[in-house]
Amino acid sequence: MMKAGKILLLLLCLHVFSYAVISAQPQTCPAENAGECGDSDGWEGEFFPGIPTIKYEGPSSKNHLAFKYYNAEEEILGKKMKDWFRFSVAFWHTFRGTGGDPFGAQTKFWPWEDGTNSLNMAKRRMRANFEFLNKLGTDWWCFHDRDIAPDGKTLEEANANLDEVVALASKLQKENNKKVLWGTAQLFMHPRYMHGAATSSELGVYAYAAAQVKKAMEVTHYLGGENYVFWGGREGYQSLLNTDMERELNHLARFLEAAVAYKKKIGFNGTLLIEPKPQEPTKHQYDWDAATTANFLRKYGLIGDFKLNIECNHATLSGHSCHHDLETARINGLLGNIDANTGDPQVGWDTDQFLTDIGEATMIMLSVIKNGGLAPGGFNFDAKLRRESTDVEDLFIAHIIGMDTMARGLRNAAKLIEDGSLAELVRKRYQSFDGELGAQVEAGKADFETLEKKVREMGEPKVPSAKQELAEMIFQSAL
Ligand code: XLS
Ligand code: NI
Ligand code: NI
Repeated sequence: MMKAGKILLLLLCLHVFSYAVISAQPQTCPAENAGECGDSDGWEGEFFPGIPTIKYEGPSSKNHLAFKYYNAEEEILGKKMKDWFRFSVAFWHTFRGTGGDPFGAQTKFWPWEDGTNSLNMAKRRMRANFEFLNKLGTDWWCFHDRDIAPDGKTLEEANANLDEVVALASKLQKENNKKVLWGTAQLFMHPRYMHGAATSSELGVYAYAAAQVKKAMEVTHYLGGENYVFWGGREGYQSLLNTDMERELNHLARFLEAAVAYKKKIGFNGTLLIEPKPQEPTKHQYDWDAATTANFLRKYGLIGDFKLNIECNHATLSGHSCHHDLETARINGLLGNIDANTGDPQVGWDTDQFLTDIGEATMIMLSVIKNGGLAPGGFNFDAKLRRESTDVEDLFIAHIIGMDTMARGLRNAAKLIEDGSLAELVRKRYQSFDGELGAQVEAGKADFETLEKKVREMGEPKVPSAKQELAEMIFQSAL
């Protein structure tokens, strides 16, 4: 029997392993042999035959290939639904997810895949991506450099591969009127990044990561991307006994400073986003949660140059609700984007499922509405089909329920805001601070002597009920 610790370790690897499987199997085809290893880019006809353009049919529809709640052009609280959300498809899950896990091989065999990682396969996949976006009716997509183009034996070769695929993506974007929500560099799969990238103990790796981010920022800019994401990948540690945490964090800050400088140099006006996550793949990731990341940015004077990309499943892994991390980001002026997904309440790793809980979606939208929306950020479906979902149409169904769930969240949150009773409950709860003394406290003008004097005058305070169940009752009435 396996020891519990061993099982846990295996399970923790699950999420990352699903990336690893992409490169481990099917075996890669060297870029220069593209034509020989696999079929050419010569895919004829549609990638998703039989899947129509997904339309809004309303809540009574029984059509699983239609929206029941997401109605792109409908206005809610003065803004079109599509502008509240700016829904984006994550290339890595939708087009590179294989269904592999630490216990088993690939389960998804999409008809357009030829089992290689050739340049031609990359181009074919990119064409499939744009057909998918069109049929789903979303305007945005997100990518890592290495999802969309094969790596190379040298940096030059990898960059040349990327340029070729990006040229096609740019053409397809123009033809289909689509945009990049954010781009990023994959700094976690290649073995050189085993100790981290910007926090690696090896200078050559730090330099390689910088070169990779430089190129990824350039192509994101070239594709008109509105944001650029830094997810910590392997920036963290497995043991403090062999780790100089202070030095690693200093290096990370220097790396991010250099990214800010390069962004200005190339005239990229997109928002730089940091995506917190507490563990996985390292046992302790440095960008643990929104609060930890905000503190890091403040310490190093980077707070004005970055916002946060809050991923719901990462928030729950760190022991918070998604709503908590969104509110922490929002009240610090840092809420920039949401990686819309959810975890499983019974498992402790990043399952990256499509979010289907209407209550959770409503709480998320309460934050987003208070934030005035997310633009230039949006909702990126950093979410994957479960291993056992293997039909092409499942890719559509998963995004449709993800979009419909968020749309229900928006409609419910709008109801709560228009009704006003929840806001009134909160207002009343703090009304003791609305008087003269409260104003003094909030202005920082009430010293301890003044407060002590008030206690002598007022005596024992009357402490009212928090009305928690009433708050829950009001919340639920909107669902
Ligand atoms: C992994 C992250 C990753 C980022 C982009 O857990 O969610 O997918 O969003 O690197
Ligand atoms: Ni994730
Ligand atoms: Ni993410």
